Amino acid sequence: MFIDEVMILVRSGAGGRGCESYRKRADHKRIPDGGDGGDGGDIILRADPQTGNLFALKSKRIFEAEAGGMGMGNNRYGRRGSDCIVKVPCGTTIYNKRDELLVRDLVGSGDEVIVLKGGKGGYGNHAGFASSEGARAKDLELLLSFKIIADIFLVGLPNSGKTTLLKRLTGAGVSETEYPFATKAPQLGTYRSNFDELRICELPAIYQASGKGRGLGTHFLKHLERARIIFFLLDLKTEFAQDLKSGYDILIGTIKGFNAAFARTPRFLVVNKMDLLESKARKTLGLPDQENVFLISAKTGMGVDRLMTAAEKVLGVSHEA
Ligand SMILES: Nc1nc2c(ncn2[C@@H]2O[C@H](COP(=O)(O)OP(=O)(O)OP(=O)(O)O)[C@@H](O)[C@H]2O)c(=O)[nH]1
Ligand SMILES: [Mg+2]
Repeated sequence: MFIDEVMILVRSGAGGRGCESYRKRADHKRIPDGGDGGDGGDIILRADPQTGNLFALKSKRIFEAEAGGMGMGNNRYGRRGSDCIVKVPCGTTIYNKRDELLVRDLVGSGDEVIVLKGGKGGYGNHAGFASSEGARAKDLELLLSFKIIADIFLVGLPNSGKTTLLKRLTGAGVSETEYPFATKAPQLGTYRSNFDELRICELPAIYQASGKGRGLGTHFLKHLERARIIFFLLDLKTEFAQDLKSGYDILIGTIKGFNAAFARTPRFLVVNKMDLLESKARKTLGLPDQENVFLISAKTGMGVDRLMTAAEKVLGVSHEA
């Protein structure tokens, strides 16, 4: 299951109670010797490259740090409570649920933030003061929103060949299918050229009615926020559009309708399934008037090297060995 939004409750560790205790000296005088309580554990959210999405948090929901230990006689201090570390995928944005304000964006591997400090331990009476309770545990509700970090996103009509291209480029263990809407959640793979590694992500298909919440809807388009290039995939069969031009209009219209800023991300128009066409017919395709048009066949590999060389150029991957 792929989960990219979740609400969790975190609770810091309470401070341990300070101790009131006395030892009797030989002359019968009472000397206070109660130790301080230990501090409670913190709640830490950490970006972990091994964590693929927020699914694990969805089922748990409540995360608690350990309370500090009580102080004891003979000046013994309570133990510090251990922290609770919540692992999230790289690319997770944390919001405070109450005011919806941003707490932190955790992008790089190992990035972390203390969202709640543990309660201070109470004082023991060892210094001659009265002993006290530790600070209480605190609760905080957080909204987590995960947006995939990838260089290239594949966006296209159903059955346009996104999975086939992802598989060809990355060897990802995904399988293409003959029926549409087969890919129901984003899928990732890593493309390795002689020069670099690029992360590539296929998003579920868009079609005419996606913007109205039909099919798989458009919720997952939020992942385009971190895209460096978007490949718009169309295919010669155009089962889900009248022709290439209207297919393109559906894709760009849906994306702009979701977030107009995404139209500024560099995009390549990739026309797939060219193996179905006689070479002399290619001139009459009626392609949309766009820069960066690439004719490929994800099935045979035709045109794919040229596409990726151009993508690497946009991404600033150096081709000098
Ligand atoms: N002839 C030909 N068929 C292709 C090519 N690329 C993909 N196909 C076929 O098109 C169908 C759909 O391919 P997918 O890769 O699953 O398409 P998709 O865009 O991932 O589809 P959804 O995720 O369901 O939207 C499959 O039957 C593929 O074998 C191509 O270059 N040439
Ligand atoms: Mg697919």
